[in-house]
Amino acid sequence: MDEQNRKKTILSGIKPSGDLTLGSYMGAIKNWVELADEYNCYYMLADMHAVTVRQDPAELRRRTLSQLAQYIACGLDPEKNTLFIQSHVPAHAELAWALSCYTMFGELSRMTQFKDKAAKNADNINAGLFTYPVLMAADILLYQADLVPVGEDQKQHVELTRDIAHRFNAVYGDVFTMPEPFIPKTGARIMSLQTPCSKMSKSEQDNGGCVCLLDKPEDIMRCFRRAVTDCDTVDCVRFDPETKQGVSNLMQIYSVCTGKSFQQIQEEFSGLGYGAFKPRVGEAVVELLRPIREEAERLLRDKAYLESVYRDGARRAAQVAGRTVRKVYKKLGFVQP
Ligand code: ATP
Ligand code: LTN
Repeated sequence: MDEQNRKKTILSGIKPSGDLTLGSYMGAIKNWVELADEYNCYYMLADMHAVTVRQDPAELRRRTLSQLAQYIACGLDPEKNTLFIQSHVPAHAELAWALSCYTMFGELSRMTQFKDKAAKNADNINAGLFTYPVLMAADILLYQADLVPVGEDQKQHVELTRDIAHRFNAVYGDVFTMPEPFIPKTGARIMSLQTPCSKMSKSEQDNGGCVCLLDKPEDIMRCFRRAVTDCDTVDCVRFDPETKQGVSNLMQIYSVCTGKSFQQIQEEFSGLGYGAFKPRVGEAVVELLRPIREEAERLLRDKAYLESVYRDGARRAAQVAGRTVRKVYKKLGFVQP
C-alpha cells in the first residue's frame, strides 16, 4: 500500500460567499494546514453552497479564485492537498440527489443554520437553502472522509451526515466511512468585534466587527482599537465568556495568534487595562495575516497557476468521487450505463 492509501482522509470546504475572515481561518483553515501532513486531504471551494443565497456572478467568480489563492497562501500546498472547486466535480450534485432520498424533512427542519439563514433571507427561503446539509453530506461521503475540520457552527451538519451515512449503510452494507467532526479547542467560534454575542461572519460584515484575511494592517488595527469590550466595572483581562464576552473573544484570538494559554495572557496583561490589550491583539493579528496577504496578492497575479491548481484538483477529486457515485448507483439498483 502506498503512503497516500495508508493515510486517513480529510474533507472540508468553505463557501465563497464573502471574503475569508479571521473566524474561518481560526475555526477551519489553520487546522487544515496543521493536519495536512498526517492526512490525505481534500479542500474544496463550495461554490454550489454559496448560491443558496443570491450572489452577484462576477463577484462569485472573483471571490472563488481569490479564496483559492488564500488557501494556498495560508499554507495548503496544492501538490500535497487536493484543492478543487465543488461545481467542477459533478459527483457532488449526483450524490446529493441520492442522499436526499435518505434524509428526512424533519431532520432538515431542525438545522439551526437553516433557521438562522431563513430568518435573515425571508424573501428567498429556497429549497437549496433547506437541502444545503444534504449537499454537504455528499461532499464528505464522496471522499470517504474520516475527519471533517470545521468551526463549532458546522458540527450539527457533520452529525447529520453521520446519521445519513448510518441509515444508508444499514440498508446497503458498508458503503460510507463514518466521518468525525474536528473542532479546535480554541478558535472554534470567533465572535464579531462589534457585537461579541454573534459569530464573526463573512456575509454579515458589520461595521468593524469582521476582519478579513486580506485586510490592510491599518484597517485591522482600527477594528481592534474599536473592539467592543465589556461593560462590567472591572477593566481587567480575564477569561470569562459568560460575563466578559468581548474580552474573552479577544483573548481567544490572541491565544491562537501567539500559542499562549489564557493563564499566560492574564499574567502578561495583569495590571494593564483593555486600552493596552486591544492594540496588542491587533498587532498579533496583523503579523499573523501579513505573510498570507502578501502571498495571496502575489498568487492572484498568476491566473495561469491558479487555473492549473483547480484543474488538477478537479481531476484528482473526480476520480475518487466518481468511484463512490458508481458504487451508490449500483447499490440503489440503477442500470449501469
Ligand atoms: P456565511 O456568513 O456566508 O454563512 P461564514 O463566515 O459563517 O459564512 P462559512 O463559509 O460558513 O463562513 O465557514 C467556513 C468555515 O469556517 C466553517 O468550518 C465554519 O465553521 C468556520 N467558521 C466560520 N466563521 C467562524 C467563526 N466566527 N469562528 C470560528 N469558525 C468559523
Ligand atoms: N457548510 C459549510 C461549508 C461546507 C463544508 C462542506 C464544510 C460545504 N461543504 C463539507 C465541511 C465539509 C459552511 O457553511 N461553513
